[in-house]
Amino acid sequence: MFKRTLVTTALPYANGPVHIGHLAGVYVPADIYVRYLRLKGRDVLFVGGSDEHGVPVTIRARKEGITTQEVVDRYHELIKSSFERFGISFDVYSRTTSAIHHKFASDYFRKLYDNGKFIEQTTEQFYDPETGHFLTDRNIRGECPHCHAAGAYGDQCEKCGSTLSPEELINPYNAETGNPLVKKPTSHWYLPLDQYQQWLEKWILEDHKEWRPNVYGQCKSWLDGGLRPRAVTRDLDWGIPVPVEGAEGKVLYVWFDAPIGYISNTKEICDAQPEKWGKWETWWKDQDTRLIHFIGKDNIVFHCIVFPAMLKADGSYILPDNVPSNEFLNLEGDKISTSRNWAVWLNEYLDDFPGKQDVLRYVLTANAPETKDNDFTWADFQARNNNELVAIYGNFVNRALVLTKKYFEGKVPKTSDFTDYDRATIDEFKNVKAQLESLLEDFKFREAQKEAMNLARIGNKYLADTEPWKLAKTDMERTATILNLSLQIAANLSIAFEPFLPFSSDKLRQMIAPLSTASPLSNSPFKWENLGRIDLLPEGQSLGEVSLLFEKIEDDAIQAQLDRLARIKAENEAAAKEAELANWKPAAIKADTSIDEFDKMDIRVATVLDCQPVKKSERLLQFTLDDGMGGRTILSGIAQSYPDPSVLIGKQVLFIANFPPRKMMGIESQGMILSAVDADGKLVVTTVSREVKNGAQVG
Ligand code: B3M
Ligand code: ZN
Repeated sequence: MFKRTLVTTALPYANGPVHIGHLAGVYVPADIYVRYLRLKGRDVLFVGGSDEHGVPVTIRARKEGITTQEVVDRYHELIKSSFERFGISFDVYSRTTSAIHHKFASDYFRKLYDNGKFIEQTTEQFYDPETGHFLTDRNIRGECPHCHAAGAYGDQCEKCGSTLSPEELINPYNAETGNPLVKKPTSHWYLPLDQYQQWLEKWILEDHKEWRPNVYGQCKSWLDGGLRPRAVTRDLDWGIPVPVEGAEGKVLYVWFDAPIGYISNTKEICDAQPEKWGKWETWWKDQDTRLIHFIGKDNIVFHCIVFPAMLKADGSYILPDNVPSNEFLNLEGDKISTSRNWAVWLNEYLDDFPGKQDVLRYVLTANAPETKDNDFTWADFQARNNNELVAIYGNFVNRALVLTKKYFEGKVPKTSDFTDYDRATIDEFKNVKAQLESLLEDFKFREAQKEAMNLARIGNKYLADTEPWKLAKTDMERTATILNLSLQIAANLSIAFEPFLPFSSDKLRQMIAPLSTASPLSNSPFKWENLGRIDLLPEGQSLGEVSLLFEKIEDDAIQAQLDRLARIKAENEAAAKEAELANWKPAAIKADTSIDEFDKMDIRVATVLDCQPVKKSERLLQFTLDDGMGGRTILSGIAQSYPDPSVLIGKQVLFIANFPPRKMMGIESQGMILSAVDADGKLVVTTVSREVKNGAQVG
């Protein structure tokens, strides 16, 4: 058994606020786990921090027209304070621009460099001769080799979705300056992952079969594909300078320095409070420490393959024992996206729903994407609050407390003999501790929270079945027993829910045991070990103020959120449309034809006498034409482009006169009206530039 647990969470890029996807995937599960261990009195250190290097922060700076330092300062503070308000209980939350981290990561690189752990390779990379910069994939744009859309990125074409490398782009240019690029040789240091292949295969595929299937599976497919050396330096001016002579203008690759942030942040807190946390080396170099990384699924390869290889290359570190990783959370059926603003931002949630941290924690865990992608909807958020937190947990606690106030002057009443029904109820939750433990130890937080809620259901049902408010008229002794047991169940709930809903557990403890001040909780009656006991509250103990544990969320609060999302969706659609129009190019010219072929078409002019939508058809307009030859009817599938078809009446249009007649929707169409297709897909009927005789031929 391990002596201590070190829990890390992926370091969010300081290029924007955190959103519910981050929370559900990483921070809420990690916080549940850490709070559980603390409640058990275990030695645990919870490490987080902001990832302040890499291209994402520099892109954000350009977008907002401020310096990169200003970007990371702004978002680091915002992220840090939002986590605090939300109750993510980090022991340390620092940042990768800290002096401690810069030195630590730099020394880490230098040690591997001195020990010959890297290989140096020179490759040709895209370079902007005017700015004197090498460019990363995201900063290179050009024509897509597949769909020929303009402005495809060096790693992906957003138009056709193909994955690209910058080499494939036609006429690559600097996304920022528009300058054309040239290839220039540059040398970098690589971690030869191929040399760690066998060792990783044994360590993961044989020794860690217990990892979640999604994590194990991704590792296996990387390993099966064969590992290759990976560059750990970049040509950039934002980052930690490569500590090697002659490496001016080069920095450590963000994925090299960021995971080292877990270690340097540990060092920061240990150096600051050695009496509390001891030496950082104990957390990172002692085999009795259990290291757990909580991450999202897009970070698996870095935490299971690259970082372990870096730790192994150094040789003095422990390795992660588990890497629980979640799938993605969607929002109202759509992928969460920072750039499209399609997210529920934590800081905004905290402002919009003050005091309701636990509601979001509850919903994100109830819906956690543990095994597959999941969807967050505001309707579900409201339903889970109103039907579960309020109607079950809150209702039970409130009734137990209010009845005790009413009949027993707010003091825990005395129990007498239990009935069979009491004993059956107690039996129902005597295993709750063991059940919760096995689920929590297995990182099955969603199931675990369900078990906790089940305990509230048991309590709620017990009160509903025993009806102490009726018994109080005839049998005070029995009423006392029922309320005592109910209060004991409430005390159990405060323990069971502490890892999940810490604010509510705290509030509940204030109500049932206002004078219990023991800290930490693992030294109090509300420690984990006491879960399942029915003697947590001594007879005669006074209750505190009673207030509602949860409040109903009304429709208008939900509607406001849905309105906001609808607004964003409309903005995104307008922007996409605009981008599409800006990128529009005429279609390629068709294969050669001849005057003879063209001559076969009999194109004529006619005046539109009437133009009406065809009943029951969304597509068709019915034209009544004066074609100079007795008139004809033509159906044309352009209704979507003409909401008011009467604008066409009186116009002289062109039509093909020698198509054989065709019946549609019971009407015979005698030809085809000629239209141009505009960039937005709208059809525009062609007309003549001055009046001609109806029936005149076009050629
Ligand atoms: N900042 C990527 C991300 O936010 C990255 C994680 C670093 S963990 C060492 O997905
Ligand atoms: Zn494309």
